[in-house]
Formats: sequence, C-alpha cells, structure tokens
Amino acid sequence: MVLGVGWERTLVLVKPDGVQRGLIGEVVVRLERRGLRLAGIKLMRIDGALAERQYAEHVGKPFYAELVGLMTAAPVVAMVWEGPSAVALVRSTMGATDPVAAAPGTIRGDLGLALPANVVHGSDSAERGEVEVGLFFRAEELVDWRGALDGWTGAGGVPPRS
Ligand code: IDP
Ligand code: MG
Repeated sequence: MVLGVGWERTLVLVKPDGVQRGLIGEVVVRLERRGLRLAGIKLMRIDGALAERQYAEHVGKPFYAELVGLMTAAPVVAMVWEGPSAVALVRSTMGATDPVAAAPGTIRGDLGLALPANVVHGSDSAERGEVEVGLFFRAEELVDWRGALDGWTGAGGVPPRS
C-alpha cells in the first residue's frame, strides 16, 4: 500500500462499551466527516493475548486488569483510518483519555462517563499505528482505494474544476 506524503494509518477501536451502547455508527460518522479514509473494518472479539500485546505499555499499572477485563468483555469494532495527520486527527476527535476531562464536542466528552470505559481507542503515534494495524489486520483485509472527494478535503491536491 502506498500512502501520500504525510499520510498516516491509525488503528481505531470502538471499545466493548461503545459496541454495547450502540455507538458504532456515531464513531464512524465523526471520522468520515473529518475526511479520513476507511481502509479496513471488522467486528471481532479481543482475547487475553491480543489485549496484552495491544496494551503492553500499560502492563503492571493499577488499572491494567480492569482495562483488559473491559476489552475482552464484548466484541469490538476494529478499523483502520488513513489520511494526512490521521493520528492527530483521530486523537483530537476522541478527546482526552478520561471522559471527565474530555472536551464537549469530542467523542469521549460527548458520550463518555467514567474510566476505563471511554468508547474508543486510537493509536498514539504513526509508528504505533503501524504496529497496531499489524496486530489487528492481515494485509489482505485492507483495501487500497481513492476517495472521490479527496480534492475537496485537502487530502488529494487541487480539486478538479467544476
Ligand atoms: P488512550 O486510550 O487515550 O490512549 P491510555 O493512557 O493509552 O489512553 O490508556 C489506555 C486505556 O486504559 C484508556 O483508554 C482507558 O480505557 C484505560 N485507562 C487509562 N487510564 C486509566 C485509569 O486511570 N483508570 C482506569 N482505566 C484507565
Ligand atoms: Mg494510548
């Protein structure tokens, strides 16, 4: 897959609390409207081994068991979103980790109540995005396509004259 200059890929999860609360569409529509491009999506369960790899940086922290308990309690929707500065765009759309601190207008600030439940995950760097995409998706599960509106979002150079 060849990404444009400055393009990044990020793993987004609608977490089990978001799936159970019927918020899958709510998350997807907010990312679509930013102009990001969806490259892969699936409903799946996370087992203990995958949870440990996904959250390796948090092993040993006081909330780790609670976090893994949440992430394995019900299905998640795993997605790959790509675009220029995709990581930062997703992080700002999600809002701060703790719903109490997340600004209104963000997913967590509008829809979250209390940790560890905060509706959504997004990779925290482009490097981590590549790792996490590889944890959740095989290459053949990702689709390489062009958005018809990319010229109008700034994602694809100058738009055609109309
Ligand atoms: P992030 O999801 O915004 O990147 P991280 O610090 O990477 O936040 O934490 C991963 C996840 O662990 C959070 O999204 C949340 O579900 C959970 N978590 C983080 N800090 C706490 C806490 O203090 N108590 C309970 N759960 C937490
Ligand atoms: Mg994180």
